[in-house]
Amino acid sequence: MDAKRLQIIHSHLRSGRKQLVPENTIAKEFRYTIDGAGILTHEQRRFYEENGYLVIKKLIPPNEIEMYRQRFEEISKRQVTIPGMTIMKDVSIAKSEHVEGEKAITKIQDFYNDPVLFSYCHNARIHQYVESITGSNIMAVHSMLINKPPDTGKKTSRHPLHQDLHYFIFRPADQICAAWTAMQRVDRSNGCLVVQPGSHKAGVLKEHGYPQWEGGVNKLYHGILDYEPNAPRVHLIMEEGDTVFFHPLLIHGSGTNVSDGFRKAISCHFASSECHYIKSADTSHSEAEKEVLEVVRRKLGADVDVSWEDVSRWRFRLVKGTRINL
Ligand SMILES: O=C(O)CCC(=O)C(=O)O
Repeated sequence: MDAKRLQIIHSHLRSGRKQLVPENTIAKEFRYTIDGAGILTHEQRRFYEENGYLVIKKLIPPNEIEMYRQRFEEISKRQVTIPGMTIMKDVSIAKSEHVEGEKAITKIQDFYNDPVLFSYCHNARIHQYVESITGSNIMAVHSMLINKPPDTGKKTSRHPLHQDLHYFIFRPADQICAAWTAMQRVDRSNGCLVVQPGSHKAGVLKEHGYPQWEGGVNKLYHGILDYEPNAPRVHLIMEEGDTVFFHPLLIHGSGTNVSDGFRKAISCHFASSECHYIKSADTSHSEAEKEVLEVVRRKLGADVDVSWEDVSRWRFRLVKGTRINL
């Protein structure tokens, strides 16, 4: 502390008046959550700031979970087709003989055109929490229902440690937040989420790529190339309806599903509509960009000339407030 500031403090103490600290020296208590927005309590804000995630118990009621489960079944049985949605298969199952229905699907992504599944992204109970992080103008930028299959023995049901920001070409990262809801009990036996608490605070998007796993890796399951194997990890044991909110730089993944059932979760990433796009060429995003555009061209035609930003603008949906930049 410099001499001038010490002098000011001493003179205030001597005069018995309340200490006055120049405004620009007041350290802000919170960086990742917004004062006066949403319903996070002081304690919850502190936990999120410190750890980069926060679990809210029983946020989504059983009837809503059941509605998502039934819709997933209809989609897997091809009783409904949703435009724009991507259906993904586990690498070890996709290579084996023909498998029907739920058993073939590990994840469905981008269900913004399905009113049933997308009602999760419109859920006001979720927005109340998200708003503390994004502010009141909220876009849904990515949606998924993950159906982690029982592992075939090749450990391909694992999701490598990664940071979700790798898949987003807009900033600031602090105004992006994932919501991930367990559709059943999830624990280490069926491959719950695992997080490295506090890893968001380094403020760094690490380099990602496919891990060198013997049994193969699922499409677009990029992992951090130089992750710290000894960094403390927490396994998030959650019950049906429990929801975890987390920062896009939080290092996380999920384990092998050694149970004999599928492990289901529904998730949406939210961002402030005030976020702005960045140029992916200047960042480590180019691998993700290449693969995202490959998927789009497979659907729309190989010669379609679109950028990742175009695809983002077209997929993102406003779920609360006003659409500004995204
Ligand atoms: O649900 C999981 O197993 C992991 C989900 C995840 O981290 C992701 O898709 O980014």
